[in-house]
Amino acid sequence: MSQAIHPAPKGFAGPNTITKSRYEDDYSESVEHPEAFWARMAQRIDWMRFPTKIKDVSFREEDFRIRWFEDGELNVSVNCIDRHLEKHGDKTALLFEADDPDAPDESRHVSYHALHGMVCRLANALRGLGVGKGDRVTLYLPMIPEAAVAMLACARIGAVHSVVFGGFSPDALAGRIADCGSKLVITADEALRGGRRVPLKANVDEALKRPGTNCVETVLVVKRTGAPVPMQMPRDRWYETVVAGQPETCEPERMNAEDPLFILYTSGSTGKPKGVLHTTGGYITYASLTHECVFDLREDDVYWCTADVGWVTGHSYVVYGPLANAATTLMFEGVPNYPDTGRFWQVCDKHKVTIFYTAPTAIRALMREGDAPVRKHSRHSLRLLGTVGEPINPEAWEWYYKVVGDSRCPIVDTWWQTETGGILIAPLPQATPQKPGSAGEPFYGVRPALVDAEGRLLDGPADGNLVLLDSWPGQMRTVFGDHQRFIDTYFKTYPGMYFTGDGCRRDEDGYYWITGRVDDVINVSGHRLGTAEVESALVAHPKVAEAAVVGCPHEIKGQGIYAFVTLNAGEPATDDLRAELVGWVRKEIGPIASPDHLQWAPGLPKTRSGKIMRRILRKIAEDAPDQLGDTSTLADPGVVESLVRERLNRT
Ligand code: 6R9
Repeated sequence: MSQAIHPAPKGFAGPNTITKSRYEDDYSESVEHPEAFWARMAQRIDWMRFPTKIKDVSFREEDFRIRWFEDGELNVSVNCIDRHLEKHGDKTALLFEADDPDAPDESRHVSYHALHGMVCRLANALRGLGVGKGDRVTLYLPMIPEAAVAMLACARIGAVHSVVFGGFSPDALAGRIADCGSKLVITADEALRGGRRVPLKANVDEALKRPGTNCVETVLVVKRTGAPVPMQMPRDRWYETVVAGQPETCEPERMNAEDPLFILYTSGSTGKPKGVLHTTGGYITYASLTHECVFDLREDDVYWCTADVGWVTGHSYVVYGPLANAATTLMFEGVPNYPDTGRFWQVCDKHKVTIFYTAPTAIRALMREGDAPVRKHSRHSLRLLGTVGEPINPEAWEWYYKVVGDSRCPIVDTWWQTETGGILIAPLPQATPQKPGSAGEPFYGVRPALVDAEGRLLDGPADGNLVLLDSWPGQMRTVFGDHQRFIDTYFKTYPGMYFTGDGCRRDEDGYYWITGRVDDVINVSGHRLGTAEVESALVAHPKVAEAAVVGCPHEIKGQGIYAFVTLNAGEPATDDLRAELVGWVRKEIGPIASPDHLQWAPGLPKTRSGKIMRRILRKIAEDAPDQLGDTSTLADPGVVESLVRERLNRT
């Protein structure tokens, strides 16, 4: 445990920065009188009808419900654009920085006024193509302004977007299209990342050959690289052509607060990825409030969150939160190490970025390159740093603080999940002195607690499983198409509580230290993968009989993927086959799911009832064979001995 405590540097606070006493007062009100507190917070949103019912929640199965602002009406695109036009029409809303710093169109400033026109034109075009309230639209796009425009255009007409990360394979894309029954897909000819081209349109073509995807009537294609792509008429249309000539205004759909805003697929411990569904009023109130408070947002900030819009961080803290707050939000198409490892800092200097929010995996990768690429750039504009996605090790925190932030910028370590919609635990930069490695204290309205394996609440400093005792407006409402799965996944382990799947320690000051997932979810570079997904991909290979996948420590990625594979009888275990299987998983799911290690397993350790004992495999993968723990329930202890021997031989 790190003992260091960093209070906000002198001179950090601005006139509206939240102080410790204000945080404490507001936090108390938020948990003691949630209705009054959230009715007050809802005033930050422009409602077409202000809600009179604020909160109606039960986490118990018999009368389960989560409803916020339920009779309120609003439109999220109006809140992110129209209401800013009078005062901030000329302010830059989206600041685009391309993959290649030397490209002729390397940056673009999209003002709120221009954004309004782009969103309205696309919204009109979508309506013209028969997309309406409640219809699903899949977005498979690079990090270009059109991605944000497409999200907002859906919100304007009440269509529900499902953004699929551009790094996912055609199969993964097909599964996500089929699950929510999308009518329309928006993609680009190609994406550019780190100088490499990703064939997005070709991937969509592949995906739409898969069963279950004939719900798709139209594919809109943005020209990004200009590469020739086959267009299949009448299904495929150029984005530019369909928006050209559309009116610059578009009547926004009146949405109920509890109408769906978007679906975002995320991995869980079992089964296929879940379509996490977020609704309208609670989500936007929560995303915008957390964005303002946690990042201490000011009028002239240039705010940069490096996440891709394919992840929840890109939804809440690249697009919705910042735009609802009339901020300038930077969208970066590229990667941290292209054309060199100083790219982040070059972009910070170029655009005078004041708030910078990234993931520990990126920080660790850059730390490994030493201080020189950072020091080459001034970084003078920076005043606040943030991290998200996984626990940050104190060494990386200190490097981020001292080298990147010149010991001048507080760091907000923000803990949250796709399911939570927005940040739940984080220091407020001035109110909470930061401890490297700890996400600090709960945000307004958030009631974290720790429980032991039996669900008993633990008091004071303790180590346990992290649960949430009450709802907050940004909470997901259901798993699309499977409400029972929502209840089973999150509210059954500890009845009456939301279970996060994370382990956590609370220290003597009430700070929370997330220790990582306690379920079968692996966090690779801040991206969630279910072990079951990788296992299914492996087992789908004709030569594989069985597979078990666990996480293992990885210096840069946080966790790597370690696969144990049993081949069909008589199948020779060759290095070629090993490489083939790694490539197979890459193709089935996407590059982020490539196993880092693949060990042949003549057998897998199982209980007598046939359950794979992952706990044991995890220890083998960690190379800690002396910590296997209780092995008395193993059906065949010989299996473990041979796996340990093999592991030792390899290293
Ligand atoms: C926002 C996001 C959620 C899981 C979560 C936890 C891990 C996220 C963290 C963190 C420690 C932080 N996680 N932020 N762990 N400190 N600041 O990442 O959502 O992709 O759904 O992942 O990520 O394990 O449960 P998502």
